[in-house]
Amino acid sequence: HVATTALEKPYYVTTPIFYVNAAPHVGHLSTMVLADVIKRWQVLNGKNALLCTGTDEHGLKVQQAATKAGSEPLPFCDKGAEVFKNLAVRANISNDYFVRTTEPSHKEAVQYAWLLLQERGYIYSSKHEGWYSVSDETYYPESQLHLVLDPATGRKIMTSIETGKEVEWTTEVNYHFRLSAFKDQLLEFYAKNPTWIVPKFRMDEVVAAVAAGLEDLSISRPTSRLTWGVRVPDDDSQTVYVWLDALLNYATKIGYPWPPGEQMTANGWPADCHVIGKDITRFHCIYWPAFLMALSLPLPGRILTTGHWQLANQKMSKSLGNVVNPFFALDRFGPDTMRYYLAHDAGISNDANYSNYLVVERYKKGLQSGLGNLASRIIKPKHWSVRKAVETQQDHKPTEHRETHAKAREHYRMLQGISAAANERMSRLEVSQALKGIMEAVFEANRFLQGAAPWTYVDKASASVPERHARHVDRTVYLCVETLRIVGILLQPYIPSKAAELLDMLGVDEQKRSLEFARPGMDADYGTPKLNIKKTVLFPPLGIDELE
Ligand code: ME8
Repeated sequence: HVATTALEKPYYVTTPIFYVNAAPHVGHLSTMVLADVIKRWQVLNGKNALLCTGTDEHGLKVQQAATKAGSEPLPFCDKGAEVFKNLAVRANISNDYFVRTTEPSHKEAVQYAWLLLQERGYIYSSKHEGWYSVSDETYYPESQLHLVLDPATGRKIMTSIETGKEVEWTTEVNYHFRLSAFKDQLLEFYAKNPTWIVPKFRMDEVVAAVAAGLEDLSISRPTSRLTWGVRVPDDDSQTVYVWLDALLNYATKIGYPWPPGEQMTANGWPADCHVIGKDITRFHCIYWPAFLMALSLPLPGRILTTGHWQLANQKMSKSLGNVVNPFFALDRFGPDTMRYYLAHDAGISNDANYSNYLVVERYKKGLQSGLGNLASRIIKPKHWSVRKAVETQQDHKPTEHRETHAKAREHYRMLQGISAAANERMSRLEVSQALKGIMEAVFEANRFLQGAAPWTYVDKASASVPERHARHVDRTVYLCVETLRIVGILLQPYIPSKAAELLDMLGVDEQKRSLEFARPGMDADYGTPKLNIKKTVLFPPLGIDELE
């Protein structure tokens, strides 16, 4: 017998690829952060995981933006892509790939997919008339439009009810994809995978939309109108529709078209999770699975759709200009603070209002007086030995203080459950709830510590703990330091730098920072004298006096 090892498929997460027509804002950063936390959680869990982000560089919207900037499209895109790449670096996003749709390998793969769709009879050419929105890069049926007065010009214009973007009547000959042929197959797939789209109500909306009927989809535009894109194979007069081009990035970046065999799985396909904003649900949840079905490719595992960040109750948007510059925010508050705030407060079902004031509030409450305070009170070997506390408490003997003992037991039980609870939430892609559950343990530990007050048992003269109080103090320190170690492990996906700093302070071995160690008693080998006590201020004041 030849032993064959089953090939492990990496967990594969993606963000949308962002249009390079304008600079990124906090909404883009937020999407990157959510996807990164999801990826890093898998790594924490011992899995091999991949994250892909990147830029969407073709289409009329980008072409027009380049012209407006007085630039040729490619150098314009080069600059734009660089900015998004830097954003990922600045925010400590652990992306393995950064895809650009102008890459030759991507363009070739798009043409390959086109030819396959054509060969299989899913593409036909016909005249298309309809309302096209350049800003949204899509046609809208008349039922989704209304006439409004343009405040800038006083003209009556047709706009999308959903996005408010102007549409123009467009008549052209182009290629169509037989989307309508996939109605039953899509409905069957949704029925078999009821949790495919998170949250559930967006799944219901998609099912209802497909059940109501699908029209075929225009998937090319005349090159005379749109030059900036992938040319349709064997027909230079047509350019591939930017959304067909863009969606394929998720597969092309990891090697599509794969040679027959295990390559596809080894490279990570199908994606386990696409993180997207709710604005692009239709493209990812209807068109994309239909394209994949037509190409006989396996479908992604999950689609996490998020709400939008707003400023003053309006969607933060590049075209509106009501945006928060993510680079300023990262400079001002630091990457971990921003990651913490965005993961904590990003709306999934609902939109959320962005507020600098709330960033500072979260920092103060969760990180500074929550986690930082617990750390600075405990990591003080002048009064007690964390090592000894860890060693002597492995046996769970009760302390002599009855009331503290009951509380200690309660706290211990809570500590036993937090990693499983967080893992369970993450398996449902509940990034924020998982974080809140972890932080609850920190708040709880501070309350416990306040009640047990070990410092009152420190002998002032000798600055050490007399023998008769030692067990009580050890027990208290043990539970708090275990809380720190466990939440330190669990917070790594959220605030990677600060969590590493905390675990370094506690002297936790690099090899013992994965999920399996995030239960009490799983590590008997940290603490004094490995403590790194020179730097006990994990979360210094932000140094911001006034906020607008
Ligand atoms: O749609 N709040 O690109 P895009 C939260 N290129 N997230 C926001 C946001 C906000 N206010 N604004 C944008 C595109 N986003 C296409 C995608 S994918 C094959 C092609 C995030 O630059 C959100 O994730 O308009 C949204 O889906 C994405 O940025 C859209 O970025």
